[in-house]
Amino acid sequence: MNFQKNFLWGSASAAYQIEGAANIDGKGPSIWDIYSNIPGNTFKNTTGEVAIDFYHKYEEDISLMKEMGLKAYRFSVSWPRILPKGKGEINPKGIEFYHKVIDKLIENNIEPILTIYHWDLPQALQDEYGGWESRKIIEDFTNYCKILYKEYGNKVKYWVSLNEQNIFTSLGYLLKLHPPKKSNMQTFINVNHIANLANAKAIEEFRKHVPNGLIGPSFAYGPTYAKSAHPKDVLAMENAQEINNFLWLDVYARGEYSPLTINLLKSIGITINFQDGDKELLKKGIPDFMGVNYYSTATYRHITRKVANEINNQKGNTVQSDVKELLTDKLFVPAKNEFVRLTDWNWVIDPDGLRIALRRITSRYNLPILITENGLGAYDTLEDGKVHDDYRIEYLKEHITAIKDSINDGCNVLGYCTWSFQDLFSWLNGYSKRYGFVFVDRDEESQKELKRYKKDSFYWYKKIINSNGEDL
Ligand code: BGP
Repeated sequence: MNFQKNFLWGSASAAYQIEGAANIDGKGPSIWDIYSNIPGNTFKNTTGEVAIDFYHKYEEDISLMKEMGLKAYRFSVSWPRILPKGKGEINPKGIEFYHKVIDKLIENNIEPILTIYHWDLPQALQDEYGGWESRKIIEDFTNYCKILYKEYGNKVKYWVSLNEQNIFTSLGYLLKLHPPKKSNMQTFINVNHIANLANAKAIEEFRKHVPNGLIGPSFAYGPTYAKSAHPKDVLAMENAQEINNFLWLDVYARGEYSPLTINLLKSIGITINFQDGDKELLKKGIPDFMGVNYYSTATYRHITRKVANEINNQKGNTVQSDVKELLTDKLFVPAKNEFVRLTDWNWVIDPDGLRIALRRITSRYNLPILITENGLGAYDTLEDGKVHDDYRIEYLKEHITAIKDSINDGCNVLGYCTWSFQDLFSWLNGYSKRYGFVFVDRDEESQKELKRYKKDSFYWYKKIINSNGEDL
């Protein structure tokens, strides 16, 4: 079997990582504007204040997409650009900007995939009631969604509700790596439950306003492996699967938490804060597809089975968590997998893991899947206007092959969005960790002229799209 005829060969981005124009045309501050401006929070104190200036350069970037033959472009809308205070007054310039982007994409036969929330919460809501820590956010988020549905619902078919809820909740409330930089397991689970409710409500409203559209969350899926066939390691792996994966996937796809997840949490003293009506609401949030952001797999062992030489051979610089002990360590412990390679930032490279991810979702939920992110972060060198990124080509080729195999296995994959089209701002790794097909000439020290250069991978992906994945 091959890729379906209308397979969405795409690429992805997020507002804060590309737009820049942080204080322009009525945009309000987001939690990331504030957070990245506090020294020590990001790599070399980099911010997305200018980013790659997509706000002013979107036409140039979209012409490059057209030249490549890109079929889909995933971007996010900045909530505080639409609603500077998170609620209340709408910013017409913000509304207009995304109309222009969407129209330009459509004009060039590129399917827009709109992410509603990619982490840039309006700071005003953080200040007023603690953002995701309060149930008040459900109403504000729903109102924001409704504005987008009414504005763009007749132009945009594919929608992503929350990007990587598992990452923004765990990094924000457990690992102290994202705003608001807290570390408390119970708060994390509370915040996550509120985000589940907001997600479900957004999907419930979507059905009313965009009846012909398709919507799903984007989940950062790291399938779990056992360190060995020792039954205790397998149980640890299954525990990790409950806490790291099913805690989200089951709620999205089935509208309920797995009983095992609930009990495991209980065993470490954590409860899910249910209120009247929550269970019913979660059932209304079943998506049309599961969005998957895939970068790596994770291996686990039982706490009593000590294994020497655990993960660490990192070259790439990043901001690290100072949280040393997690409650979940009692249930599973991360272990090194000697069968996989690592990127310079210590991320596992495992194309088979993508096939495993797609198969596990299909087997457990039987939902269509949209791969909303996948790519290689690497140091690139610009020489005579060229970037020879054969390592990126190899990475993408292996992952596309894995998708093809999973389609043959019986998975229904709607599309593949690489991360990313252009080089962009990495939340914790500045500008030198590059993912794009298009090199953007800026670094941590200087934004230079933000000139765009096509990398070797640009021409390669163009060929893949043109042959619908045949010419791998
Ligand atoms: C995902 C995010 C993206 C992007 C990507 C790469 O978690 O959804 O926004 O940043 O990871 O991550 P990084 O920039 O840390 O390498």
